[in-house]
Amino acid sequence: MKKKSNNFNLILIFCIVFCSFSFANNLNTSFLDSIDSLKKYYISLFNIGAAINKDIILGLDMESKHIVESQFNSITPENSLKWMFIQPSPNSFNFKDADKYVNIGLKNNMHIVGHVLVWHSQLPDFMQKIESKSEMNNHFESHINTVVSRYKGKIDAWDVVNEAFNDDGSLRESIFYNLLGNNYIEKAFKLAHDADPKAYLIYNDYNLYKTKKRGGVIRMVKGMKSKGIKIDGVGVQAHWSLNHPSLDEIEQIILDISKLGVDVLFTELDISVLPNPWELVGAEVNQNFSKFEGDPKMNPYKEKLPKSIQNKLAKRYKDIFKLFIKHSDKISRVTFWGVMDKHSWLNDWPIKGRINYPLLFDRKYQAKKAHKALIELGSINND
Ligand code: 9MR
Repeated sequence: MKKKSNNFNLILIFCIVFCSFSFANNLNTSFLDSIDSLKKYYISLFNIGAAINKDIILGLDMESKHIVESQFNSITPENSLKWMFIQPSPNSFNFKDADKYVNIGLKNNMHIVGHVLVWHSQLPDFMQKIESKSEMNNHFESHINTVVSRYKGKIDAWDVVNEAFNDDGSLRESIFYNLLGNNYIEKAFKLAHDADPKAYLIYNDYNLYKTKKRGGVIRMVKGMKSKGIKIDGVGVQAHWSLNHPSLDEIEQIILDISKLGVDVLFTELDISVLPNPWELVGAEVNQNFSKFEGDPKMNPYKEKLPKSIQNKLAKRYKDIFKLFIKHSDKISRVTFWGVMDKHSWLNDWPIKGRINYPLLFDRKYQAKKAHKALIELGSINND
């Protein structure tokens, strides 16, 4: 008798767990099906993508996953391929999440981006403690070779090096620069190319509207091209705001980079609507604005975004996309840095705990006016 009731309890527990699991996986995402798709209008011009976070990759945010699969033809992992997650300790690789990420792209026949091989940020502790050139060199070579080889023929494009320049056009004194010298960038591209000769290789950075910084990147691309080192594109991060940079400045980036004979990619597009401390622009993650935390002036739209700002955001996106369409022969991809507002990194940067609205989908997964504006623009262009 006792045994029977134990079995009954087990069956009950199983049913509860199974039912809640099925419920979580069968969330009603049908409301998303009625939203017109960006890729329908833009795929003929350039790849159109989104960065996806761990929750999307693991299937814990099915609404966002549904949006990604229906709206975009390209994905970038927001964090899951970064060094600290892929190789947390020396020569011990963890590809669990990255494999799942790649499988989403393969299943949906998407253009899959690898982000990022070499970046001074989000490095594991052991990398930050390396002091000798030869040790750094060994890890540098083995990391690039192992990661690129694993996804050979699957990951289409790599952000090979990220944020290697200062705003004045000089090279950032990162751990890679300090230990390997200034040709570490070329070396990274050569290693990536050797590991997957067909992969599309990108140099990625922010603040490229600043002429001095852009100048540094241009000199680097010219140098690499003159030596026959493969580089296919320059990624412009595009963490912008409602007024900065100007459309003229954005157009100048497109013109200057495309002149080098490489593609222009807008790899991390989002538009902050919040006040900018010290008129800060770009994405230097090391700046500290903690003194503004909790300051209501810096977080003015806590409840909701006023209609006037919603309209400004839509117009800003539309103006930017008009420029992208005008120069679509020079642009190979436009990727939004995230899917919906609630999960954007801009809620916590440069000031923690704010409510920002930088993307095309709101906190309830509804398409915002900015999305409608881009659909409208795309459909006129497709007529
Ligand atoms: O969006 C990413 C955020 O979740 C991480 O906490 C952050 C860590 O620095 O990195 C963010 O993504 C960055 C990207 O990898 C490189 N360009 C700047 C992006 C925003 O910081």
